[in-house]
Amino acid sequence: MSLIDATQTIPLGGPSLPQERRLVTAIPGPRSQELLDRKAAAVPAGVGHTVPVAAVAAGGGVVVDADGNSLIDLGAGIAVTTVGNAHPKVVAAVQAQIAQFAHTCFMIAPYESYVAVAEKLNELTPGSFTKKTALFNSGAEAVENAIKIARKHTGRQAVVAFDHGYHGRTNLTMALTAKAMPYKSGFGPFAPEVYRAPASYPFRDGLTGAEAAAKTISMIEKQIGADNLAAVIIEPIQGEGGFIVPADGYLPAVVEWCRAHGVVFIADEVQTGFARTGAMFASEHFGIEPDLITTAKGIAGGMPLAGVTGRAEIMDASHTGGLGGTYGGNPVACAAALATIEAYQEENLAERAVEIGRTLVARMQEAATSDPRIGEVRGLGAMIGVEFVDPATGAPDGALAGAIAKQAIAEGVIVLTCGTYGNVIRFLPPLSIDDALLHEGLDVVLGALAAS
Ligand code: PLZ
Repeated sequence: MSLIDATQTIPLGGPSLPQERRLVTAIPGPRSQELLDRKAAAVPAGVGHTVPVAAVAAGGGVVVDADGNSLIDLGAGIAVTTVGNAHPKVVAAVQAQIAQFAHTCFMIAPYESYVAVAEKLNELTPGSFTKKTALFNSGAEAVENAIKIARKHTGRQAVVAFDHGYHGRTNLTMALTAKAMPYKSGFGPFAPEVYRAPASYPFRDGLTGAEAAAKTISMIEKQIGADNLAAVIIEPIQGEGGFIVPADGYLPAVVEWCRAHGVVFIADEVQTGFARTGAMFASEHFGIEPDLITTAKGIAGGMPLAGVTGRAEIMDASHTGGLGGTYGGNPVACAAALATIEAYQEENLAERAVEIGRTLVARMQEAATSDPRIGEVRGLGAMIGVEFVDPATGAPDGALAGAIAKQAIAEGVIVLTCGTYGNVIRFLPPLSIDDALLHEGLDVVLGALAAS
């Protein structure tokens, strides 16, 4: 049984979809509701959803549902379709590769596209040293492997992750992730030798970068000891934790301490990577050269692919056969990645991210001048968060952020929340969104704020 009947034409995705917000039914409409009913019966409750629609096509800055509604996309599937959904170059590359071969397993019979993606990542990631790259399927898998590599290289076991950090949902990455609900609660025991340190959260801790780094380093030295520490892993801008931009000087100070003590510094750029922040990688904004960088999400235009890239001597620590997996660096995903990376460069998408960010910040800061519930507008490029607070106490207002997102979605704008306290609205639009659609989406979000 299909949701689409014979009288309906299914639009093709990509930039040629009409770039408009169009509501022809309530959200969810009847066809979407039918899918959600089937989902409830067939898929476990643990797998939630934010937007109650049955998606049938997407591209540019819209997602179209089975009822013919066209929603403005300010989330890009959590920072994945950064080049735009169904990007023509990506579609062509995927179609050509799947017709050639879908899989040989890179560990069995290697192929060029994997090597070419590795070469690209070695070239594009920050760090003026010789690099190597291994490919995997998801962000969490990349993080797991970065930790494996760091432990093998150092011969040490302890790993430091941070307050408000997010690194995935597998056992080791749950241990690295800070927030219990919904990510960890009831799913323990968690992997050992993972320690949590305070990071930098200028809006809430009021510390300079140097002060916050001193706190981090003191905790590590007192509670773990540098000699036991394999790696420190941090998101240059914490994503799920609330789009937290560390204070100036914080990351360089932590990197410097790691260098001095032989600790591997891992930047988790799964969410910040690939033009999202206005640079190819967010580490560039902070002037740091991580030893290892994990990537996923925006790497392949929506195809599942992830990477660990870093110093050749660290990456080479593992014995042959120690790293891999059946699907890691799948040829179709690699073909998509090569096309996606070309699109970032040819379309100057890092510059486009800066422009989009200017609009987002200007509109939100203007609203903040008359609405004290906006505690802070922050972020870099097209990765902008708005933290909502109780104006009287400064306490996080998660209910307000949730109400705004819910109302915006009902009016046909996909907007996501984040934050340890759930009180941050985050904007992660595809960089293919046009200005008119972006402004219309923000009109709806600000209207929802005013009405809440
Ligand atoms: N590291 C920094 O942001 C994924 C997941 C949301 P996977 N973030 C969105 C959710 O509810 O599952 C993420 C990330 C950072 C690692 C990951 C994990 O990437 O591809 O989801 O495994």
